[in-house]
Amino acid sequence: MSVEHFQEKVQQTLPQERYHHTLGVMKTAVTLAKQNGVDETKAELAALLHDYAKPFSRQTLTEVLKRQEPHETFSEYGGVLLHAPAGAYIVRDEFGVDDEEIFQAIYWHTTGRPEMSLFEKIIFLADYIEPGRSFSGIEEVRKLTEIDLDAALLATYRNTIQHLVRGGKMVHPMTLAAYNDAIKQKN
Ligand code: DGI
Ligand code: FE
Ligand code: FE
Ligand code: FE
Repeated sequence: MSVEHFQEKVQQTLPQERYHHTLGVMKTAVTLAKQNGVDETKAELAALLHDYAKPFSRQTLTEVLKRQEPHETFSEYGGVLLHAPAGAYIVRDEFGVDDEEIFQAIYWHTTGRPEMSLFEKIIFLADYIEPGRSFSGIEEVRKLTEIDLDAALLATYRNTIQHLVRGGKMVHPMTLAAYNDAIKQKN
């Protein structure tokens, strides 16, 4: 279960730009793992696999997820959310990466969730701040990640929700729950 073992398959599956993003997430995840006393190799592997299902069709992702969770709600909130939970199952079942922390980190990497583990936070934030990203507010999140992961998480949720609302998009209840939890943790 090593990074080298899966890297070629991931590179072949992802469009070049998405693979480049993935390499950035891997590098950032290793740095954050080191800084926070988390297993670096495992963080690198989760990062490598986190967007594996991104190019899969909406129909395929919905089918995969519905088979595992007939009552899932992700598909009601826009197709972009599906690659995270469906990807967690695909990575587990196609690659045989049977690790609960990696599963959860991939599953929640788009919406976030209340009370994420340290490992999940690292993958979530690495995805947001990897060097190839450039949205407004990202520099603040990069700085906060150096000093306080929970503050960085809150800033990320705030940015994401603001971005979605401005764009007239729906916000998944788990994204809102994650935001509320982050506020609660602060107080
Ligand atoms: O796959 P990536 O682009 O690397 O990043 P990601 O998996 O974190 O996906 C980010 C996208 O997901 C971004 O366009 C915002 C969107 N998103 C995050 N939370 C929600 C959401 N979209 C909807 N509709 N609802 C959400 O709650
Ligand atoms: Fe993603
Ligand atoms: Fe993300
Ligand atoms: Fe990503």
